[in-house]
Amino acid sequence: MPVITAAIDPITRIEGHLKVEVKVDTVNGVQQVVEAYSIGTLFRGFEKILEQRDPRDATLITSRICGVCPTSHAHAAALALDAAFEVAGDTPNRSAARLLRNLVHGACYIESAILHFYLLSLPDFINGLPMAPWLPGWEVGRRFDPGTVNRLTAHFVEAIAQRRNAHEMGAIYGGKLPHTPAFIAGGFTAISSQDDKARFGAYLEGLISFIAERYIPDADLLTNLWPEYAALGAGHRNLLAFGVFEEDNSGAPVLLLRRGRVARGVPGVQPVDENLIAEQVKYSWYDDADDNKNPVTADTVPQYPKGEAYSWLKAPRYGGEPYEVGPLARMTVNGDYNHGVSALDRHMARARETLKIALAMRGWLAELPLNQNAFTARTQPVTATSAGLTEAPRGALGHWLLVAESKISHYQVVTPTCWNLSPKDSAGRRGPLEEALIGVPVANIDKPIEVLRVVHSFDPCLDCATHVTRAEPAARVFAPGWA
Ligand code: NFE
Ligand code: MG
Repeated sequence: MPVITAAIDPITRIEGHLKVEVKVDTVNGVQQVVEAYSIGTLFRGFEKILEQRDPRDATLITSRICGVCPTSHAHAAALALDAAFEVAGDTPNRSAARLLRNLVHGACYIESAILHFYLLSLPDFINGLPMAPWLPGWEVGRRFDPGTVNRLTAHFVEAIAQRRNAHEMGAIYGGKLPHTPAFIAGGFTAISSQDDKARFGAYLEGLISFIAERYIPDADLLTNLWPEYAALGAGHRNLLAFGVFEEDNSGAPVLLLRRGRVARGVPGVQPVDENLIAEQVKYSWYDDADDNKNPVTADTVPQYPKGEAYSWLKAPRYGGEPYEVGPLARMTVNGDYNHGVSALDRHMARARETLKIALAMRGWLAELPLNQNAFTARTQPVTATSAGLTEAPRGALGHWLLVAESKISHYQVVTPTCWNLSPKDSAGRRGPLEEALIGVPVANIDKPIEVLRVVHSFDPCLDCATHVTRAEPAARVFAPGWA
């Protein structure tokens, strides 16, 4: 059988648009993926938009990068600005800012995980009701009995209400969501009343029940019924986490989910040296002058078309190696999850992490002082170099900031989806998703649902905007649901 190229474009039920191209061949009698291309189809240029602006604009502008992880971008920018403005010290204002940031950022993780499991992933495993939004869609098999399908469909509907609750909870302190204006250089805009705490706590308890009684058991059910996905989608098995949720006000705070790295074949958790992060661009539509540069010096100069380039995502690498980021990486690095790396492990780790974060939020809410100003005033710097390294729901997130003449002179953002869905690097090594797709069996080349299941396990986000796609002349192009 000749090698068949299949392009799924756009991949739906993600945030934004993505195109995945796979080559399928028969190996040892099994039709399977033998090569994969993860293709980011849009250029947005936020890093250039930020140049020459007031540094304090960074929290507001970077929040607009995405509607599903805006709080993480606001937090990363606020961390970079705190460092640039030399906001430090163990003060009541700093404690209030840290707790408020953790609470609103935590609400974002809960909202995002519920969205991902029920609305974006579950339809890969169950056929829902014979009506929109479940139809049109691909036949996904019938391993769940009708009673379970009815129960999961009811949970799907309940999940929509719980997502809304998570947003409303975050907005109590965030002012509004998704794009909260409350994260600012030097702290946070809210001052909590007792009534705020009571309302936030009521939402939180409802969400904890939903996560414990619905989300985790439903994720476990998936694992029991689709065990082959515990052996599919592993990829490079390198895991990286910057860490998130500060537990104290020091310069190197204890984190609820700590910073670290697990490298394939190396026992234990290794440290993270941010100087070893570089983005490679041989296969990305960016100027080769920026190849393999650390974000402190790398620029964003689009070049389209370019040689063998095929994506608008750069290829971030740590010490030259591709690393997967996300809940599975965080939970493994933190010692909270040790079942392995696979498509199903990503779902299992994400569900358990969501409960861990929600339970920690209980503690932060109890600690949050009443009527306490959460802002520390500082003089704006004329020059500064700083970074904000944190996590977004989908994984390690970094913002790098340079200030000159009191303006932003340089800003670089490296998002989790850039790590996970990067194209090949300049040494030709596949990105984490690309590697995870190799060997995935494809039963029906016209409806490669197995590929979708592995893609969705990473929870990709490529923000929506105008996009440009070009199918190869001989490629079969599928728009899922309309095929
Ligand atoms: Ni748009 Fe995001 C998260 C970030 S993924 S969702 O989580 O940063 O790149
Ligand atoms: Mg970038």
